Amino acid sequence: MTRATECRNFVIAGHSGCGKTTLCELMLFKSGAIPRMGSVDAGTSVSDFMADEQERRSSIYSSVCNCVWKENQFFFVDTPGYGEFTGQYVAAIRAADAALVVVDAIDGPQVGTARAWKLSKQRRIPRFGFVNRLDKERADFKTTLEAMRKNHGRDVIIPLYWPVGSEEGFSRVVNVLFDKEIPPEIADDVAECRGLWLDAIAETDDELMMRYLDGEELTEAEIHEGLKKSIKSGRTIPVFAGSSVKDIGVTELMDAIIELFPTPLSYVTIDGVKRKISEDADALGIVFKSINDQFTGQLSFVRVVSGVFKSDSDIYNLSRDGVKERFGAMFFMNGKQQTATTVAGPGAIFAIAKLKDTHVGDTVSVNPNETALPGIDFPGPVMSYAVTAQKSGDDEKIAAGLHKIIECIPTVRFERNPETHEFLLSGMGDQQLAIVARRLKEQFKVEAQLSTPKVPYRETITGAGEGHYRHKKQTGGAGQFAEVFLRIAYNEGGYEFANDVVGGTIPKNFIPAVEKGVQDMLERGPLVGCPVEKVKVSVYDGKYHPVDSNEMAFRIAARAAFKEAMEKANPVLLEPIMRVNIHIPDAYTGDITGDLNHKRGRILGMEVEEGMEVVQAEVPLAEMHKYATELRSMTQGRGSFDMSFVRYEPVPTNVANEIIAKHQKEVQNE
Ligand SMILES: Nc1nc2c(ncn2[C@@H]2O[C@H](COP(=O)(O)OP(=O)(O)O)[C@@H](O)[C@H]2O)c(=O)[nH]1
Ligand SMILES: [Mg+2]
Repeated sequence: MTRATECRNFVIAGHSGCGKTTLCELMLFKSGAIPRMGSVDAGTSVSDFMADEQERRSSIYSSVCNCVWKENQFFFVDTPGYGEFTGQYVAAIRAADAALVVVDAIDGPQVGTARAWKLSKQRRIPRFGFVNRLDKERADFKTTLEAMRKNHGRDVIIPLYWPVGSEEGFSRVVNVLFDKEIPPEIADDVAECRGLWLDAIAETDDELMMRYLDGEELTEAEIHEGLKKSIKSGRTIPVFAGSSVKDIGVTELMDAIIELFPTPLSYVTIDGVKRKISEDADALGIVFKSINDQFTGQLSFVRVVSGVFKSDSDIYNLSRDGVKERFGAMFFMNGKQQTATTVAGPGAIFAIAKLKDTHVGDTVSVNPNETALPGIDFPGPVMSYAVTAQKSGDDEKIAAGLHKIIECIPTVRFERNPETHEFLLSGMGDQQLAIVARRLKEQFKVEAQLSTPKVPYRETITGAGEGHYRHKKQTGGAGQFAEVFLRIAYNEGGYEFANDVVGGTIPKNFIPAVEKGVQDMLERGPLVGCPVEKVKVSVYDGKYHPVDSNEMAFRIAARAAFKEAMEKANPVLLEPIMRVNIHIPDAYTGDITGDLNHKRGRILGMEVEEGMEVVQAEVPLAEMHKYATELRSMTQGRGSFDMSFVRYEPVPTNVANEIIAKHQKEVQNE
C-alpha cells in the first residue's frame, strides 16, 4: 500500500469544454495506468464511459481515476462542467483535499469556472489553476490570466509556469521561480511573477519577511517551503499553463501535484473536535458517489479519511444508526475499469459493491462507536415535471425505477406533492431530468410522460365575513338537522378555530364535527380548489334538534356556512414566490433583467461574485417552469441559477382572474 505521505487526492473542476476529461486521460496515459490515450471526441475516454456521456461527447457524471506518478499515488475525480450536473461536483469536492481548476485559454473563465472557485473556497482547500488548450488557435494566456486576476487579484492568482510560444507555436513552459534560462520575449512577465511569488512567500514567515525586506536572497529551500505554506493557507493560487492534447506543461503539473498538493494527513473536524488523521486510526470514510448501471452494477465510492480499510470487512454506517454492512472485494477505479485491492489508506478512493443501506453522503467506519462526519449539502432543485405513466398501470414500475435511478443522483427527487397531488420529478434542469427519463426507458423499460406541473396556489381572505346555514331533512325516515353561524377573518398566524358558542345552542359534542366541516372546506378553496390558509374561524351560534341532529348534519352545515363566509370575506389567490440568483457574464445583464420584468419578477440587487454578475430577484414560481431552458438559450449556456422558496403572495388581480376562469372551465368540463 502507498503510504499516506505519498498519496494525493484532488478534484478536477471547471467550465464545460475546457479539457478536464482530456487532462485526466493524459495523466492516466503518462503514468502508464492506461496503454493508450483515448479521446472525448471519439467517445473512448476513461472518464466519459456512460452511454449518455459518449453520445453527448461530454461529461455528465463525476468519474474517479487513480494512477501512480513517480512513486506517488494520485486519486482524482473528473467532474462535469454544466450547471445542471453541479451535484456531482459538490460531492466530489467534499471528498477532495485540493481543487485543480481548469480554465480554457480561448474562452477564459466562465460560469463553471466561477462555481469551481467558489465551492472550493467554501471547502477551504488549496486551489490550483491550469490554463489549458494553449496550442489552439486564438488561445491567449495573458488575456485569460488577466480575466482570472480581475476576479481574484494579481497577488492571489500567480502563474508558477509561463508558456513559451503561442497557438501552433506553443512549445513548452518555464518555471517562473526556478528556471534560469528564460526567452527574452517573456522575461518581463516571468520576472513580474517571480516578484509576486517572493512577496507572497516572504509573507508566510516574519523572519523571512525581515530578511527579504533587507534585500537578502531567499534560499531555494526557503522558497519551496514558503510556496507550499502560502498555497496551503489559501492566500495564493498558483497557475499552470499547458495543452492536454499536445502534452505540454502536464509533466510539470504532475510533478507539482507531488510537490505542492497537500497530503491527506492533515486534520478532520468531527463534532466540532479537531482530530489528527492517521493510518493507525480506526478506518473512517465518506461515501461521495454511487453508480448503478449495466457495466458495473451497484457500486459505492468511499473516500478514506483516516485509517486503513481492508477487503472482506464489516463496516458500520454511522449516518444511519450504525447499521452494519458487509463487503467483499475492494476496487480502485479508472472510469469503469476496476483493479482489485485489499487495502486502502487515507486519501484513497475505493469502490465496493452491493451495500444495502448506504447512500451518498454517509460516513462508514469499522468502529461502530465513531462519530459521523458532516454530510454533503446538495443544491436544491430548480425545476420540476409532473410525472404520469405513458401506459396506464405502469405507475408502480415507474416509481420503483425512478427511485433506483435517483439513488445515485442526489440532486434529483421524486415525490408526491401533497397540495397538487401530482408526482413530481425535480432536479437541476431539463437536460438532467431528460437523462433520468431516458434511463428509465432503457433500464426499466417503462415510459414516463413529463409535463408542466400545477402551481401549488393557495387561497386566503383579505377581509372578514359571516356565514350561516341550516341543514334540514325531516321528511320521512330518520331526520337530519343542524344550524351553524360562523365568522371568519384573516389571521397572519395561520389557521385557528374558536368555539364562541354561548348557552349551548350547539352542544359541545358537535363542535368537533363543525370544525371537521370547516377543515373540509380549507382543503379546497372556493377560487381554484387549492388549500385555504391564514384564516381564523369562530363558530358563535346555531341550533340543534334533540333527535335529528348528528355529526354529519353539523359537518354539512358548517361547510355551507364557511363557503358563504369565505365569499363575503374577499378571497384572494396566493402564489409561491421564489428567490432566484442568476449567475451570468455581465454582457447578458440587460437581457436577463428585461426578461425578469416580463415574468413579474422583482430585482432585489446585483453583485459581482468570482467575476460573474449575480442578479438577485424574486419571481413567481408560475413563471419559472422553463427557466433552465430559457436561461441556456438567452446566454448560450453561459448562465446558471439557483432557486428557493421564500413565501406566498397574492396573485395580481388580472392574472388571478385568468387562472380562476381557467379553473372554472376545467371544473365544468369534468
Ligand atoms: N487543441 C486542444 N484541444 C483540447 C485540449 N484539451 C481538450 N481539448 C478538446 O476540447 C474539447 C473538450 O474537452 P473535454 O476534455 O471533453 O473537456 P471537459 O468538458 O472539460 O471535460 C474536446 O474536443 C477536446 O479534444 C487541448 O489542450 N488542446
Ligand atoms: Mg469532461
